[in-house]
Formats: sequence, structure tokens, C-alpha cells
Amino acid sequence: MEFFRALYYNTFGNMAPIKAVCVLTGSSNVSGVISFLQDGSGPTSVEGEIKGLNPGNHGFHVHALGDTTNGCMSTGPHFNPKSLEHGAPGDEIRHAGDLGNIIAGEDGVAKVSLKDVQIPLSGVDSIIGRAVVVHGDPDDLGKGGHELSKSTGNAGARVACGIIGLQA
Ligand SMILES: [Cu+2]
Ligand SMILES: [Zn+2]
Repeated sequence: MEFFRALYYNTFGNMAPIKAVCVLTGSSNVSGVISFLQDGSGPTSVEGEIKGLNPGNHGFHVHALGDTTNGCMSTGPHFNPKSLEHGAPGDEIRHAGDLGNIIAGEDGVAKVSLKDVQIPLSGVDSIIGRAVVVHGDPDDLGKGGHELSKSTGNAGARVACGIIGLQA
């Protein structure tokens, strides 16, 4: 069986699962670690924990740039390779980076556990080298009627961010 597995990998390229990690920090006390795993061309699993948040919903996105030279401000807009409007993760019209909200409990901790098909770890639309950003306010998922709803979900300040990098 191992022979066929090796033959398959050598014939069709790197089919082993790809792993990535993002260590988030910010100017406040918000921090966390998010892990990514993609098996073949399947959905990417996103798992982790963010702490130091105010209780409630917080916008959670992949932003286009892995640039933190000016803190989270330099990570650019939401990752949007298809040039669509901002939306919810389950919407057809959304930015690839729109992962919705994470929910912090009274202890300020938000557990993250989701799967998404629009954030691959390889190929032209790979999120490797881009950034994860956590916001101070809820993401209205494009439906808030605010002038920023269709671009950022009006999610407010960028309270923590980190660059998505490959992991062994
Ligand atoms: Cu964002
Ligand atoms: Zn968006």
C-alpha cells in the first residue's frame, strides 16, 4: 500500500496535508494562535484560541498582506482574489478572507473551530504569507447597512493580527 501511496504522490505532486500557523499579537492584550490544515484540495480546517478579548462577537478575517511593519494596519484589505463584496462565510458573494465572527466568553477567550473552502494553503489563491486579523467589534457580515458593511463588515479596530506561515 505504501508503494502505491508513494507512486500517487510522485505522479500527482505534493498530496500530503499542508499545515500552517499564525501567531497573533496586537497593541492591546489580545493574543492567540491559529492552526490551519488542508488535506489535498479539501476545505481548510482552522482551529485555535484567541484571548484577551472583550466578551462578544469579533470580526475574524484573512487580510491580503503579510505585512505588519505598521502593525495590523499594514495587512491591507480583506483577502479578495475574486473582487467581490464583503459577506458572511456561507454567502456566495463574499471575500475569500471573510471568516465571520469569533465569540469571546466572559473570560475573554474565543475558541476558533471552522472549515472553509476559500482559504487554500497552496495554489494561486493560497493564504500562506497573508495575515489573520481579529477586530474589536462584530462583523455585520455585509448586512448592517453601514457605509463600511460591504467592504469591512464595519468590524472596527484591528486588535490583533499575525502572518500565516507554513508549519512542518
Ligand atoms: Cu479584518
Ligand atoms: Zn470581507
